[in-house]
Amino acid sequence: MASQVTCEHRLNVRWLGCDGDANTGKDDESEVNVAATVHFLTVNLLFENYLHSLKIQSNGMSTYLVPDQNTCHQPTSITGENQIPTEEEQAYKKLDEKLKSLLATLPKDKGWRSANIYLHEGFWLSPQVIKGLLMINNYFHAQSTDIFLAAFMKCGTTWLKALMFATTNRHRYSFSDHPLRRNGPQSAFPFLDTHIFLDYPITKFEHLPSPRMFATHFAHSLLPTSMSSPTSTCKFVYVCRDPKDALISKWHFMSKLRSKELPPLSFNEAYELFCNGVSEYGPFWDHVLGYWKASQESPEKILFLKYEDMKKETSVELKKLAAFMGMPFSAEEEKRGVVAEIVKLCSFENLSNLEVNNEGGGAQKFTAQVAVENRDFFRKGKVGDWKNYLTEEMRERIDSITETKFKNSGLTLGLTKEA
Ligand code: PAP
Repeated sequence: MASQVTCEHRLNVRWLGCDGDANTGKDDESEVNVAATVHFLTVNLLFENYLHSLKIQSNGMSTYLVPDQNTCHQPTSITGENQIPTEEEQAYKKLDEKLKSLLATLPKDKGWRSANIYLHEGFWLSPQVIKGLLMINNYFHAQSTDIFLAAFMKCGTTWLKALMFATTNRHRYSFSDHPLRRNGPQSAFPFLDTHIFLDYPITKFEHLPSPRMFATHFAHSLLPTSMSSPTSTCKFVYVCRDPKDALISKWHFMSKLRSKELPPLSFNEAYELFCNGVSEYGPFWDHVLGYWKASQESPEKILFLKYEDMKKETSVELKKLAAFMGMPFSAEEEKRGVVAEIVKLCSFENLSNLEVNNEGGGAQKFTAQVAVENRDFFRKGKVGDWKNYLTEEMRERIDSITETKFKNSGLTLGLTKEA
């Protein structure tokens, strides 16, 4: 059975079944969030076997850029013509069953976007990303030249994606006609946590040229050893941010994505959950500490950056980043203004004003059910916006958690030079 809907306005499609995720009730029946003003959006609902797959086709629904082809990769959904290899299907079904039984054993609490999140190996995760994690651990093979951009939510992924893509591909594109201008940073490279299952049954990322780049929000301890072991040569760029700003940013972002069936999450409630570590990919402090310690042990493998340092001295941090990725800027490039061009191209002011990052500009597909408008990744892009939200008592509580958690680690948050 297949049905097709074409419309020009906000489209709210009730999800009728399970997309292959564990069927955990309400969590997986979340509303399909589709970009508000994506024009001529066509949605095909394709029902096959037990799997209900939603295929969204739209000019603005990009996933990630394929540099050599200069196009965006569109996930291949299951269709009549696109038969699944039986072996892969079997493996996928097994994983699905594993996820269902795993979720039944895990402690759960309130989610910020969906009804519940689950505590898995010390971190709070949504069922969708637990599925992604199982798939990464079972099927993803890091290549020696891979570069992973890791961060807790709302700490600078969008910015770093743009900087890393522009730096790596600086010989490929001119700055005046750059794919980032047309497609935006979200499309720069895949968000591994969920893109791993956008192509059914598994995305193989075969189209990506070396060095492949991926973004992830997963904690260091959750990743497979092919990625995290100090003996594997793939690299990590980690960016952290003052937790107070990350909290404010996350609350705004998740409130926009929150299922309309759930009551809104008040700021005070979000604050309380955050302080208790209960937020998607949290606890924040354990996330940061995991990468910090790993970066201390293997500085050649993990570059640890801070959003605040990047805001203050973007060129300095960018040069550090390029050198770490094995592509340092030459003196001649600096003289030609390449560093300054990249900083300008990737600035909040430039990116947030691009057509693709404005209303109706486009969206990203994260799971079969969730698409996020590009413009939602840009809000203020400032350091210290928390001052507009937190009372002195609230600030003190977060700062004292940070102090206690980071004691003796050698890590301080905020500007490195002021520390
Ligand atoms: P994600 O976790 O959903 O991937 P992420 O990109 O890490 O989000 O964080 C978004 C934050 O970075 C937003 O912060 P704010 O809510 O405090 O404003 C966003 O505005 C900010 N941001 C996005 N792009 C840039 C940029 N080019 N320069 C500086 N900040 C940016």
